[in-house]
Amino acid sequence: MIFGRSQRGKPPVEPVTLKILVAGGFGVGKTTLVGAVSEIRPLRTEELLTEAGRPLDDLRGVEAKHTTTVAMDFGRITLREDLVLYLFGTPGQERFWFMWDELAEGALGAVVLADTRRLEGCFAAVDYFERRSLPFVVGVNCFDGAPRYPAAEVRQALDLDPGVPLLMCDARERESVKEVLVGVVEHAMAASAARRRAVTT
Ligand SMILES: Nc1nc2c(ncn2[C@@H]2O[C@H](COP(=O)(O)OP(=O)(O)OP(=O)(O)O)[C@@H](O)[C@H]2O)c(=O)[nH]1
Ligand SMILES: [Mg+2]
Repeated sequence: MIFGRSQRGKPPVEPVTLKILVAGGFGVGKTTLVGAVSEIRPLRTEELLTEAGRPLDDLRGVEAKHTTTVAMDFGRITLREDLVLYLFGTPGQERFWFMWDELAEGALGAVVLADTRRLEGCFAAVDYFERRSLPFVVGVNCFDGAPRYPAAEVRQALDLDPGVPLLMCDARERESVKEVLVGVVEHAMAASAARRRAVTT
């Protein structure tokens, strides 16, 4: 039997793979976010928080936290059959920030997670991506019991450019995290299209 053109199997789709950073201050839920959506067992580099670190580690709001990321989190999510994201979670504590440059290499965009009880924790991440012109979205991780603020108020407190998306999320919920990740990809794609237009006109 001869197979006609219409019966021809679809060529296998080679997915586009993109690298996304997940950054933000100490204990905002970066490791939780990567773990909530990763379809592979996430690689984690957690170490126990110790008494020695107590003066440096701000545990307000996350008193139950026993470990901290010392190098990175790594996970993978297939957003569509032709689009795979590799997620790299950064360490939140200032003493490990020297690793950010290496983690940021080749990234398309970033999520800056924020906790409204300790908003100042994410200022450095916002500065970092602004300075490098790496597209980012802010995800406000709505912890139970944390006060809720209107998006406009959080935007103002972070002094965000009008074009930077800000989304409310729950880092423990897969669907909520997916929305944030779709937001980064769309924002980064739009930013790169705008850059291309600026070059060609
Ligand atoms: N209630 C609530 N708890 C959360 C949420 N996200 C994270 N947590 C908890 O908050 C704590 C901090 O989460 P992590 O994911 O370790 O935070 P992190 O940003 O990776 O922390 P570092 O790597 O140490 O900077 C953990 O005890 C989580 O179980 C959330 O959305 N709601
Ligand atoms: Mg972590």
